[in-house]
Amino acid sequence: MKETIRRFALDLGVDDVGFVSARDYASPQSPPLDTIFPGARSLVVLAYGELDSCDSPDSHVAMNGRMDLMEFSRSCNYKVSRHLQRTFGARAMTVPVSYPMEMKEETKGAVGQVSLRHAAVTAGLGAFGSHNIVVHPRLGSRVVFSAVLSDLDLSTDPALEKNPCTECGLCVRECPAGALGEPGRTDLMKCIRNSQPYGLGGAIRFWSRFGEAAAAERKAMLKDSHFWRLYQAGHIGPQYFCFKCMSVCPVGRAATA
Ligand code: B12
Ligand code: SF4
Ligand code: SF4
Repeated sequence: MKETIRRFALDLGVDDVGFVSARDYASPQSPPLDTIFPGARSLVVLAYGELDSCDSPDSHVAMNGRMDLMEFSRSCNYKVSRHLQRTFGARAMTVPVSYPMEMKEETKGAVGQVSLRHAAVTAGLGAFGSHNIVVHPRLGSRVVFSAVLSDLDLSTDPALEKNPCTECGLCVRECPAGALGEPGRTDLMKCIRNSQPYGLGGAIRFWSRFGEAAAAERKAMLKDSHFWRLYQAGHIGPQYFCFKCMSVCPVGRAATA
């Protein structure tokens, strides 16, 4: 069954596929799978290589590459789910690349319903690198994941034998926010301020200031590019302005070509 599913996903254009039994999935912060999908027994984890857009000095071009990937991943998630339903009579639910996710003060809107890094590592699709994201043996750090939860009893794939991260330290040195200084922990606020300046925090700061501003200042604020970028983010969803820790990593640089 696993090989049929793997073949189906690879034929869609997914770069790699791994399996995790629900018994083996654990994340320090994300909720138990049963609270999302009572009766969930496994995850199919799908890996996608980033486009070279993530190297662009133009952050809009970089983000557009991610949006292409996210759209493709939605289609793959849906098609794999339908495959599980039609071919194996399974119940299936999808896990998105990023959003939607629970948004509340307690988690700073930074905990996914399913932790895709932990799922990917358990599925043998990679290992945590010095940047605290997953390095895939072939795709390197330029890899993004989605997943399909189902009630199929699928066994966990073997873990990677060797971590592809060489600990060269480039990602830590090049992080513009200095968010990777402490091993094993990303400084959430440092990263988020730099990588999502027009995210929730940016919007709260803008609208708080707007609420207290006089009429003339409000007019000026609405003409400022800061507001225009917030407005755009409101339409397209989260806009990442930094891909540095992924793009500088030398592992697997030839593989996505
Ligand atoms: C919220 C979120 C963020 C937040 C918060 C990140 C965070 N602290 O978890 C912010 C906005 C800061 C963020 C930033 C980025 N993100 Co983000 N993010 C997510 C999201 C939606 C949820 C993450 C989550 O649930 N975190 C809560 C728990 C799991 O986090 P935690 O317990 O603090 O996890 C820590 C431990 O695992 C620890 N750790 C370190 N080493 C080891 C080793 C072992 C063995 C273990 C068990 C744990 C461990 O490091 C983690 C981070 O501090 C996921 C998608 C998803 N649903 O999983 C994407 C995701 C993690 N993000 C991703 C990416 C690519 C990015 C960015 C590069 C931005 C960008 N341009 O895309 C940066 C990278 C930041 C970095 N170097 O850490 C990818 C990572 C892909 C990969 N190759 O691993 C994911 C998986 C999205 C995807 N679908 O692929 N992200
Ligand atoms: S996304 Fe940018 S700011 Fe965040 S950890 Fe990576 S390099 Fe640092
Ligand atoms: S840049 Fe170097 S230290 Fe960072 S993840 Fe890649 S190999 Fe590891």
